[in-house]
Parts: sequence; structure tokens; C-alpha cells
Amino acid sequence: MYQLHYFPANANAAPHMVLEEIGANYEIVIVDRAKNAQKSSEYMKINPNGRIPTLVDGNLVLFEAAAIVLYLVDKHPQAGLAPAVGTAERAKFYQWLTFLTNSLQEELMIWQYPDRLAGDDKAAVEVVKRGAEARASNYLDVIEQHLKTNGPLFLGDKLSAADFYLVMLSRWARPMTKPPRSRPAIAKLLDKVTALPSVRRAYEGEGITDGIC
Ligand SMILES: N[C@@H](CCC(=O)N[C@@H](CS)C(=O)NCC(=O)O)C(=O)O
Repeated sequence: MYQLHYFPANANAAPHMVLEEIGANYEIVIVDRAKNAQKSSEYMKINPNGRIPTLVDGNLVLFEAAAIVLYLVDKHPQAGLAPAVGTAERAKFYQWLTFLTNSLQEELMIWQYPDRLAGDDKAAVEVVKRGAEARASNYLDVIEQHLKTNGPLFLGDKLSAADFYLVMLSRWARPMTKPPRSRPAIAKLLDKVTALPSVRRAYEGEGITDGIC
């Protein structure tokens, strides 16, 4: 049985949706951020970064949300959440998932926690925050453009784990000046994917009741 260490709506959300979509046997284990449990010596044994999520599958302990997602889609190919290895479609799937985790997610993290870069200087915090928001916004525009011509999902009509990843990030990005949902093609993807029972079950399982994104 998989064990997903989580905190509501954190970076565990996409792996959680994937676990639901593939119908895996799993349990979720709360890491209480309110008590800084992600930095406890016990948790740091499975995730030396002190970050959420972590997946445990028998002897395998895995951190990084995107790596967890990729592991799950590979282990459950029958769920069809990623194209076949070695194809152009698979390459595009890697491109979008990497773009989401490496570019958009990182800017959203800086936007949410600008003080981690800028320290106590309020003016510097504002500069860092606004810069990250502008870059995240540009990345969302790139996604919007792609979905407009190639959508409704990242891979056209074919649902993939990249779609779940965008749902997760879009929830975090709701307070942006120009939230993801204000872009019509992204809104269409979000409506389509958040209507899936797997996505609803994942968020409900984490106790999220205020809408998804
Ligand atoms: N790149 C990592 C980022 C994980 C991450 O930063 N998680 C946040 C929650 S969304 C966290 O654990 N924050 C607590 C902390 O930084 O102490 C991933 O995608 O798994």
C-alpha cells in the first residue's frame, strides 16, 4: 500500500489526484505544518528537505511531487495518464510537467514566500514578490496560448498527469492579481479536470471544502 505524507492542498495534491485516478491502494498520513512537523527529525529521515510531500512504497521513499507523479504513472500504465515512452507525445508530456514544476511552481513559491529570498527588508520583499508574480503570470500566458490551440487539455483530448498538476498550482495561484482562471482556456481545463470524481475525492480526503481552484 502506498503512503502519501501530506498537508491539505500542499504539493501532495497532484500525487493524491493521480493515486485516486489510477485507483491505487493508498493511505494519507498528515504532516502537521502547524506544528512544523515537516522539520521534525522523524520526518526528515524520509524527506531530508523537510518538505511535503513524500511517498512511501515499501522500501522506496520518494520526495518531489513531480517525481512521485511520474513514478505513479509509470507504475500504473493501464491508467493512461502519460503517453508511451519514447514517443513525441511523451516528450511533450515531460515538457509540460517539467515546465509546471520547474518554472511555474518555483515562481509561485517565491511569490508566496518572498521573505525567504529578501529577508526582513519590506521593500525588497515587495520587489521579489512582484517579480515572481509577473514571471508566473507570463508562464500562465504560455500555457493559455498552448491550450487555446492544442487544448482543451495539455495533450489535447487526452487526460494526463500534467493536467492534475496545473489544477494543484492553480489553487495556490488563486490570489494572484490575474489568477489562472481568468484565462479562458485554462478555466476550461480546470472545469473539466476538477469535475472528475478522482479530483474531488482527493481534495475531500484532505479536508478541502472551499472549492478547488
Ligand atoms: N519541489 C518540492 C517542493 C515541496 C514544498 O516546498 N512543499 C511545501 C508545501 S507545498 C512545504 O513542504 N513547505 C514547508 C516548508 O518549506 O517548511 C515538491 O514539489 O515536492
